[in-house]
Amino acid sequence: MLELSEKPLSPEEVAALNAYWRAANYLSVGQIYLLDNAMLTEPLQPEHVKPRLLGHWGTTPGLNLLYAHLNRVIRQRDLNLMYVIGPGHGGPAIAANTWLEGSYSETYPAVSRDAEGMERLFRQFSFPGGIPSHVAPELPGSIHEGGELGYSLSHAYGAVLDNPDLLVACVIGDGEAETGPLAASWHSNKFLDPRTDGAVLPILHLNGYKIANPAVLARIGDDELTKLLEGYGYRPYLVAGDEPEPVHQQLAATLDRVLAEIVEIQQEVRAGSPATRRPWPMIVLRTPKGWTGPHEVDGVQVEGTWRAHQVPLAGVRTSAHHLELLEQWLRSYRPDELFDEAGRPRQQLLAQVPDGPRRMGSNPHSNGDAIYEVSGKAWNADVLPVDEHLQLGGRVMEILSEHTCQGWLEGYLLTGRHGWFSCYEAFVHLVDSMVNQHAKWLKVTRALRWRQPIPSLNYLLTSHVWRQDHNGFSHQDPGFIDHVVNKKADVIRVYLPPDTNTLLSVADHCLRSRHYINVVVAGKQPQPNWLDVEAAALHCARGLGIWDWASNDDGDPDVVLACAGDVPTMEALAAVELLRQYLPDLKVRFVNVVDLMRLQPASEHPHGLPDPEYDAIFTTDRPVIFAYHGYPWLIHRLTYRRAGHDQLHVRGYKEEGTTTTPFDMLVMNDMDRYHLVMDVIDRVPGLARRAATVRQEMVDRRVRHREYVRRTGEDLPEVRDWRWPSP
Ligand SMILES: Cc1ncc(C[n+]2csc(CCOP(=O)(O)OP(=O)(O)O)c2C)c(N)n1
Ligand SMILES: [Mg+2]
Repeated sequence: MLELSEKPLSPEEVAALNAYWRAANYLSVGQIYLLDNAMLTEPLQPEHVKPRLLGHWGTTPGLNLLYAHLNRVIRQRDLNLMYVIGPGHGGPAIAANTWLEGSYSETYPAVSRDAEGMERLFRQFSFPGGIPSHVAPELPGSIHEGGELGYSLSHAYGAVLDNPDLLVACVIGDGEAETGPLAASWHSNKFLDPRTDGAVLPILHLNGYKIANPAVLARIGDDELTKLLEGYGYRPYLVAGDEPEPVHQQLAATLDRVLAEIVEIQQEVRAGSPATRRPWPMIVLRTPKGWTGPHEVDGVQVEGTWRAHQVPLAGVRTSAHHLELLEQWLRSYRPDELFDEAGRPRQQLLAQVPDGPRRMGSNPHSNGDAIYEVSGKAWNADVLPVDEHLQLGGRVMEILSEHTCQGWLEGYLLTGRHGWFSCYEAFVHLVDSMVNQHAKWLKVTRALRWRQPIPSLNYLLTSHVWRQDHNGFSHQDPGFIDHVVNKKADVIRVYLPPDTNTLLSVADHCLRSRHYINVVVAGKQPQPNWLDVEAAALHCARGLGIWDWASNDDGDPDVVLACAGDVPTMEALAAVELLRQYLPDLKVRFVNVVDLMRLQPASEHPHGLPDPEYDAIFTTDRPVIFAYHGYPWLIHRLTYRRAGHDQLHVRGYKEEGTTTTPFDMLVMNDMDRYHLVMDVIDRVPGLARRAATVRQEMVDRRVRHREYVRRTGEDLPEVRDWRWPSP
């Protein structure tokens, strides 16, 4: 690995950087431990210490060190730089630094940059009514909480896409680097266009440990690690040590070098040279976990081991020895040299802080901003003559890593731009957990007045359960909807457009919306259009409604046939046609649902239909046969409080599938048109006897279908070529 020996800093500069680092470390330890006596104006007493010690010290000194050094290069080069922190459990570091630079107090004036504010800063951390322990949405400058590890690098790349002037410094924990999502996201550099995108500087923090074990990348030797990172397309520079002075020198020299390299890459292609892919520089920072903390406690080593991960001195309130060690530790940073009597950071520290929006806590990109136009398929790796549509700078990005796609998009949205994630319905479950994290972010930021609402996270699940003709059972799973509806109602929207015109209207709505997670499920196979553009827009605005052209109920139906989803809609319409043909006197009302949340009571979801309207459409006493795209129980879950719920009978996917024809899938799950007709006959009082022969005919048709597909391999012509009869 490349290792620099230049010493670019004067002794005064080293002292200044070190003082800033000490201040950030002091403020971090203070947050973890202190309830009172923030400036240590009196000897430390047990009652000055928080009763419950929460937080993570181990990663924090590394994050602080980087903050200090990034400040230096931001000021020197007037950089537009954002800091994304993988080991986000080191929340105290960012609270400390944004407080030092003033961003924190500007956002939260009560936590002022003086003794009183410092006391508040300490007390509120991981404290009831206070702030979370992580780099959560509450922290200015954050777009990445880091709670669930693995997504920092894809978020960082997402943020620089179409942001040519932005540089994101992204710290990656050596534990985090073991996760699948992080491992895949190194490849983001093959999708970056240095002409139109900004740059990411990955900083792999080899502090050696995770929570209780060594980290793999810290134990494979520098040679093997170098090959791995080079294999990912990076040029790694090593900064290593456990003595502050040489580390300051080496880190400063290395930052100078890598930033120069980034500028060189960008200038070359932006001046018109062909954008051949070159290795991007990155930093491997090898420093002790819990650096500057207690080296040994109760006879065992803490600094430089996994024992430093959380709170190194756990018995401070009960053990006089631990209390003494804590006081020594805090005083080792010499706080009186760092803060004046009024608790304000001294001039030497303030002089190191960048100006206004250049402060990392105030970077406007971390709080939503410009909108860019989108177009064509990003690629910055080899191109062969057979390739199509690959284009450096294309706006469509495809990598076979759902985690990375999700991460890119989140980074893009969190910095104020718009996008869609189109994914296989079954495999979007891969990012269930990332969606959870994003939904939590949206929930929290919604309540933070200083946070701009960001564009919604839009999913288009277009390779869905009913049309896995090529794939089969492994690809059949409509459960993502069930997953997302667990989240806060004011964040989640689910749309099931039945045709192209409704899809367009829904998409338009989703792109205009802010701060939601919109899940849109719509197949990619050719489909009839049931509504023209205008009718589609009206239907979408209603969210659900009666299709009178498919109904013959004259205001008093015998049965309501409801549907949600493109395939169920077609099937339900085919069932209507059969009913008209075989049971022309039966009064059928046809209801289509686009916005699934309309089914919930208004008290449960902002889109919920008021009870009187719901009752008017679905009736309270007539059977409702509901053909639904996904797992049927969800419809019951959404409607269980509705008056007519005991009359509601839902068909949907019940986990039956294989590689077979589209109609056979419906038959396997009892949602085919014939079964829907049978359901109507079974549920409408008095119909069973009158329509016994019709029911028998439906059973026979299912048998004939079964025999036909097994013989010919395709659906019956009457099914395949079915069209809604023109009026
Ligand atoms: C996906 C995931 N799994 C487990 C955890 C629990 N966890 C929190 S911190 C941590 C160790 C992180 O180690 P590393 O990335 O090396 O960060 P460090 O604290 O050493 O800087 C783990 C496993 C998590 N937050 N996310
Ligand atoms: Mg680690």
